[in-house]
Amino acid sequence: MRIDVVSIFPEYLAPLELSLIGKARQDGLLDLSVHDLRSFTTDRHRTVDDTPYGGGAGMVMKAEPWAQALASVAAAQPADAGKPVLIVPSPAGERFNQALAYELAEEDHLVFACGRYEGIDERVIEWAEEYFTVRPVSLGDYVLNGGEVAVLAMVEAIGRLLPGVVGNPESLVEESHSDGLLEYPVYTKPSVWREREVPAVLLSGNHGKIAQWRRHEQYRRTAERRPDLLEAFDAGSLPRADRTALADLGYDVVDGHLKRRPDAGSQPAS
Ligand code: 6GU
Repeated sequence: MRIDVVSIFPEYLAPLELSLIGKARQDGLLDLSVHDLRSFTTDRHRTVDDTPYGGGAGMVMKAEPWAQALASVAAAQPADAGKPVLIVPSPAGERFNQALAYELAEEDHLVFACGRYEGIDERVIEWAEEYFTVRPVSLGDYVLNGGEVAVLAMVEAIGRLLPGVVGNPESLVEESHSDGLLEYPVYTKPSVWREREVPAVLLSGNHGKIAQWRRHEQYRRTAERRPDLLEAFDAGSLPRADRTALADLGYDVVDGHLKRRPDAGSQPAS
């Protein structure tokens, strides 16, 4: 996969040289370049922003430096390939999640346009549709000062899904969100630590029991912390033991989906 990131703070992306993603780049699994937006300006002051039409606080990023930068990275695309995907990090975008990470990990070429200030002149986004599949994407309902930190998060989430990047691909299967639920709690040695014991079932050697306990812990955690995920979960073909565990947490299967019983207590049973 090829990734281009355009930013006025290329140094902000330095962590992409470290750890798993840095290794993937060294191993040739990920071809990632960071570009300084200011190098696409033509004025003496290397201006990238100006005041907003219509008034209001803050500054808006000018269209022309962005068009020059994006045309430059789009030109690096082989002519026979499809359009690259242009990801515009923005609190006004669609929500980034594991499903979108998997979808984007299938692409040949991603371009990230890091806006700062109040955002980028909207005409650039319209213009870019000719050369890119444009996707404004948000990490969540809070405001960052610019797209750079969001790009660090998204490139890590996408990059670790590329073939060969994570050493043991099994570790991608059993993790939070891979199956629409939060992950179960984990423990390592010693079996007793400061008088706290590891749940006995994990020391039993009974793999069926362990798998069932972990599954039920996933339901318990998800009910407590992310009930929205449980209600979106596909519960169409759950084993009887799972439905019983969920009923104990106050959830019944209705039309293939989990519905919280109105009479269930405000705290799920523990
Ligand atoms: Cl993706 N960008 C910015 N600038 N702020 C955000 C965000 C993204 N996601 C949440 N807040």
